Amino acid sequence: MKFPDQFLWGAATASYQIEGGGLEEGRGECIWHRFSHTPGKVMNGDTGDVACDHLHRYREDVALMSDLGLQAYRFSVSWPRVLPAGVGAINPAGLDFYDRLVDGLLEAHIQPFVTLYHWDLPQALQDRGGWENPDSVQWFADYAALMAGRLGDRVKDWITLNEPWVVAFMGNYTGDHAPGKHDLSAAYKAAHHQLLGHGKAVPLIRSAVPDAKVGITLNINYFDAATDSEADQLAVQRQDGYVARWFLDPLYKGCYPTDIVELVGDALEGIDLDAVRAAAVPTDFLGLNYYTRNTAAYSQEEPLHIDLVKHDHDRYTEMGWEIYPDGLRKLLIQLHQDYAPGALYITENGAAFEDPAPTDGVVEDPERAAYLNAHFEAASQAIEAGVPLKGYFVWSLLDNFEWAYGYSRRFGVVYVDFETQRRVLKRSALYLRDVIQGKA
Ligand code: IFM
Repeated sequence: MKFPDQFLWGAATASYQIEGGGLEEGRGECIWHRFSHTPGKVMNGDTGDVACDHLHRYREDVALMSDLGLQAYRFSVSWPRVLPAGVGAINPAGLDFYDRLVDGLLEAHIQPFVTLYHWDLPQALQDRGGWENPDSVQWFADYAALMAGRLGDRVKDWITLNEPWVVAFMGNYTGDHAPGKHDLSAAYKAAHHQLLGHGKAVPLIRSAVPDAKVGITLNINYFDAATDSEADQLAVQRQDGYVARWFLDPLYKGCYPTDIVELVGDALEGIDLDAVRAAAVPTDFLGLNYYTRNTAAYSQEEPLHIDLVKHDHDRYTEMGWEIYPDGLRKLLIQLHQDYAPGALYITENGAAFEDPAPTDGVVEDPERAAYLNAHFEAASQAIEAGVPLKGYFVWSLLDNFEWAYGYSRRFGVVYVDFETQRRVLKRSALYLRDVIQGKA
């Protein structure tokens, strides 16, 4: 594996998944607080009330990052921690926390990458329609400007949104995520307003932080057809349009993909589709969260006529996601060819496996280490093929609250005993350290 000298190695987390601290220190309620406290929504009734207690243990966690030799750390800001009602009154204790975290990272020579929105919308804004409400564009822009103004003297790398597809469709269409709706038209509105919010926020971040590097993070799997049949080939195109091009085309071309517009038709009623040109503001990088391949086949089911099929092999993680490292190489090359972002970062990649209890101060997780190794190799091949990939953030630093799965899925390279909050390095963390130090 070869990586350029300036290549950045890091790990990623998200506020609601690790911070805990409940509604302490003036943090407002977020949609995941409401959702996880609603019986039946999250496995085992788990909530993010305590999570990894990172709010109180961030110093220890920064020390862990240092110990692993991480050069960068991607974390998200909890919007309701800094603006409890989403707009208006600021919570100084919330801003102070992120100040301390950033200072701690910089002291440890770890470059902070801040994600502004990683799913914990203030509940007060959801009560006003959330991302479905056109006002959400301005709410987000104001919040982005607040954070850039506060942290911009020290934070140069900014990500506006994490996985807007998941926010829109899993939150509002499948209902698996907060706010738990089943309304396709609400999902398309939520997608549209996130795109416009991104478009409005980017120049505000730039004016607060003239030397900022700003980007957005999308979740894109590698899409393949189940068979060579024309019907399955077309299903792949639709899957790609539904998940990837619906965001990439607005961001890089200023318009929605017409094939999907025609397909979903009525669900787009009330959306001024042309307005999406405002999302095509220049950015510095595209963040890619890559985990797996989706294999699509034709199905009768409206509106997309897609069935995602499983292969007959055992290369699946505990999430039921196929392990397909070569998809990362192919996807990076595709993105570079089709959209030519100035730079790319892998802002998330990692795997959930059932981990054994720690023995002799380490957790043996050979499958996770092998998963990372194979994906690092794929990334290095993409670089060799000319992709301007600048860095790689492993998901995740710590085992954490895996949304609707609660604490039942462990993605960390660091094991967390949620009873005691003890952190234990996994073998994959030691492997990551070796890679960073050029020893693996
Ligand atoms: O835990 C999530 C993260 O919040 C967003 N990307 C996928 C991860 C694993 O499901």
